[in-house]
Amino acid sequence: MHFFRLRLLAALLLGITLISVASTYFDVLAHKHALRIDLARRTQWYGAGLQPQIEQQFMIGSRDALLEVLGRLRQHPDQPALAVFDSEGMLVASAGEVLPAKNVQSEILKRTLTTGREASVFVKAAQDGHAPAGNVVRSGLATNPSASTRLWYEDAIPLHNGDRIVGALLMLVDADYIRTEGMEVWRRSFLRIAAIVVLVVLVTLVMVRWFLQEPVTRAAEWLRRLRHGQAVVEEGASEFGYLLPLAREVTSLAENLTKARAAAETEARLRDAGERIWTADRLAVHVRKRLGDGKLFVVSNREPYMHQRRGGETECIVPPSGLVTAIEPILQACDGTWIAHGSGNEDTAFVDVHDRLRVPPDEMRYTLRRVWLSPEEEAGYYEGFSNEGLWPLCHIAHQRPTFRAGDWKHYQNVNRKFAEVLLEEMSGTKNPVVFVQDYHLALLPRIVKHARPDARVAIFWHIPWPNAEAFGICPWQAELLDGLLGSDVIGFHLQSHCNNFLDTVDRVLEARTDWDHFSIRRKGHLSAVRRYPISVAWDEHESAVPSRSAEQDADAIGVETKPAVGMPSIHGHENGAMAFGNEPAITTGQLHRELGIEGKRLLLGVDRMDYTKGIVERLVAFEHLLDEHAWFLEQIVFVQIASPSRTRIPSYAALRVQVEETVERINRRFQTSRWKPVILIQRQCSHEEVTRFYRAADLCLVTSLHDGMNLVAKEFVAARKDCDGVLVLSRFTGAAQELRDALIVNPYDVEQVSEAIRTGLQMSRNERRLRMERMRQHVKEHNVYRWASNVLTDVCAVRLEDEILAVALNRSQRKLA
Ligand code: ADQ
Repeated sequence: MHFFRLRLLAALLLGITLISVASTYFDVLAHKHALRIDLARRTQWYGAGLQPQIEQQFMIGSRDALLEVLGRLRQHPDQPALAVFDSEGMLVASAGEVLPAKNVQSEILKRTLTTGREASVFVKAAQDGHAPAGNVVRSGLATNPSASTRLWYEDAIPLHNGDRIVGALLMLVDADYIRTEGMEVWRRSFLRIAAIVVLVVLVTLVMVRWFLQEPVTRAAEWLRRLRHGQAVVEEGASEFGYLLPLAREVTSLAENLTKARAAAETEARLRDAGERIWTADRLAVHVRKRLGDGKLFVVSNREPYMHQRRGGETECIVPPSGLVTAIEPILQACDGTWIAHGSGNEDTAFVDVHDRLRVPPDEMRYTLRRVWLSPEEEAGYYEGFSNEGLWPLCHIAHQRPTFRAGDWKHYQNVNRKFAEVLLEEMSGTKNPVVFVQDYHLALLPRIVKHARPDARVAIFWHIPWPNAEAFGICPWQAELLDGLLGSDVIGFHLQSHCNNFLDTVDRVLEARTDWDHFSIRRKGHLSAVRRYPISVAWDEHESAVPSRSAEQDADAIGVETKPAVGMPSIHGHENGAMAFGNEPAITTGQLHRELGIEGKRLLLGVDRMDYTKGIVERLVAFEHLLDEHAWFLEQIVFVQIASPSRTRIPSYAALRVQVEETVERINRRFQTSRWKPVILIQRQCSHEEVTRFYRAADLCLVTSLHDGMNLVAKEFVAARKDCDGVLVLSRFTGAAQELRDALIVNPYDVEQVSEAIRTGLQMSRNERRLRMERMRQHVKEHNVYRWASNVLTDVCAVRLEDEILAVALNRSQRKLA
C-alpha cells in the first residue's frame, strides 16, 4: 500500500503539474496577445492624431520647426518616441530617448515608403539601439542577443503631400511590460499550481484512505479470518463497502473455497470414522469414474432453473426440489446436459440459438436444454394425461382418473418431442447415459433406446405404482409399459411398487418376467426393476443450529418439572401456562414473533396443495384435538404451508376451497381475541424459509393419503440438528417404511391422528431426542446422494454388447419379414 501511495502521488504530481503548466502557457499566450493588440491599437490611434500636423511641418521643410513640433507632440516620456524620415529613408528629425541610429534601414520603414501603407512590428532589441558590428539590422533597432534585450513596438505611418509619399513617421514604443506581465502571470500560476497540487494530493490521500485502503484492509482481514475459519462468507459483502461487484466475485470465490474446505474436512472426518456416508463430492467423483468417457443426460418435465418475470424484473428461480439437489452435483462434475420443459415466462430470452444455456448462472458448469411446449400440449400432456390421468391412477386417494384420447395424443407427441431433443443433444457423443424422471415421460425410454441402442437408459418413477387391477384402468397401459421397458433400469421408491410393476407387466405384455432377479426381458431387451428409496441432502458441514434458551438446555439434560393436575405436559414444559411462555431457539423466537404466536407450541404442515397429501384430514384431526382436549386452546398453533399446485385442474381448485373453508371453520369455532388456531400460508417458500419452519416446529404433520416417499418427512428430520421435534407420519407414505421412530398414523383415522398429536406434544424431551437421533442417523446414511449413486451405478454397469446385437438382429429380422 505504501509503494502504491508513492506511485499514486508521483503520478498525481506529474499529471497535475503538466496539465497546469500547459493551461498556464496558453493563458499567458492569450494575455500577451491581448496586450499586444491593445498596444498596437493605441499606438495607431496616437499616430493617426499626429500625422496631419507632422505632414504640415514636413511640407514647410524646416528641420528645427519639425523638431520643435515633435518635441511638443511628445510631451511625456511614456509616449512613443517619434522619428520622421524623408522618402529616401533618411532621418530628418526625432524626439525621444530610444531611437534607431541615423540611416538605419528599417524594414517596416522601407515597406511604408514603398507601399504607402502603415506597417508595424514587435521586435526584440538591445536598449541602446546600436547594432554591434556583424549583427543583422532587421529594423530601426539593432538586435543584439548578448546585450539585455527588450521588446519594442514599431509603427511606421506614411507622410503625404497630396498623393505623393514624401516621408514616414516612425513611432517606437517600449513594449517590454508585455513580457513582464507574462512573467507575472507565470509567477502567479506557479503559486496556484503549487496550491492545487498540495490540495489534490491531500484530498487524494484522504480518499485513498477512506475509499480504498480501509475497505481493502477490512476485506483482507475478512479473507484472512475466512482462511482461518473464523469468519462466515455472508459477512463479506459488508466488508467490501462500495466495491460491491468485486465483493460478489470474491464472495462467490470464498463460498467455493469454504465449500471445498468443508468438503475436504468432511471427507477426512468420514474416512477417519470409517463411515460410508454419501456426500455431494463423493457422488460426483463416484459417478465421474463410472461414466468414464460417457456423457450424462438428465430428462425431466421440471427444469432446475426457471427465468420468471415479476414486477418488472426477471428472476432466476430454482424450484425447491430434492431432484435438483441430488442431480446437480453430478451434472456439474461431469458437465452433463439437463433437458427439461422451459416453463418460465422469460425462459426464451435466456437461451442461445440452440435453446441451450449454461447453469448454474454464476458458475456455468453444465448445460440446460429447454424444450418448448405449446399451451395445448401443456394442457393435454401435463395437466390432462399426467395429472388428471396417471397421478390419480397411481395414488389411492379416491380421486377418479380421467383419461381422454386427446390428452393421450399430446402425451405421445410431447414424449416424442423430448426424445427428439435428447437425441439431438446426444448426437456425436459416445456411451451416453440417460436418466429420465417420472411419470410424465414414460414413453421416452423406448423411443430413445430404439434410436440409440448404445445409450444406457434409466427411469425413476417418483410416485407409487398401483396394483395391476388399478393400473388396468388406463386404456393405454400396454403402451406405457412398453415405453418404460425401453429402459435398462426402472426405479421405484418401494419394493411393493416394484412387485406391482412386475405383476402388471406379467398380466399385460408379452414379456419374460424374472421374479428372482427382478428383471423383465421383452423384445430381446432386459430391464432391471429396482428399489431406490429417494431421500434428501445431508449437509455435514452446514452451520450449527442457533443456541437454545436456558430452559430448553435444562430440559435437554433431563431437568423435568411435574405437570399441573389436569394439564398435559408439552415438550417438557410441564408446569401449566408457564410452560408455553419460554423463549425457544433464536430463529424460532423470531419466527414466532413474525407469526404473532409467541409462547405457543407450533404444529407444522408443508405440502403442495394436493389431495393426496391429506391436508383436510389433518385439519379435521387438529379440530378434533381441540374439541377433545380443551387445555390445548390458546396453547398450540397449526401452521400449514401449502404451495399452489396444478391450479388449472378442477379437483385442485376444489381442494383449495375445501382447505380454506376448513381452516375458516376451525378458526371461527375456537379463535379468541389473543389466539388463532390455524395459520394457512398459501405460497411457495424458499428452502431457507421452509427450513426455519422445520427448526421452529414442535411437531410436523405428514398425513398423506398415499405418497411415493414424501420428502417433507425426511427434510424435517434432516433440519433438526437439535435432535428435537416430533414427526407424525402417515403409514401410506414410502417414508413410513424407513422412519420407524415417527408416530405412524392412518390419516383416515381422525381420532388416531389427533391422539398422535397429543402424544407428540406430551412426549418427554428424552424420548423425542432418542427418536429423532435414530431417524437422523437413518436419513444421514440413506441420503439423496446415495440414492443417485445407486441408480447411476446400476445403469452405468449395464452390459450393452448383447443388447446392441439383439436390437440389430431384431431390426434385420423385421426387414426380412
Ligand atoms: P411431491 O408430491 O411433490 O413429490 P414431496 O416428496 O413431499 O412431494 O416433495 C415436496 C417438496 O416440495 C419438498 O421438498 C418440500 O419441501 C417442497 N415444498 C412443499 N411445499 C412447499 C412450499 N409451500 N414451499 C416450498 N417448498 C415446498 C413426488 C412424490 C413424492 C416423492 C417425491 C420425490 O409425490 O412421493 O417423495 O416426488 O420422489
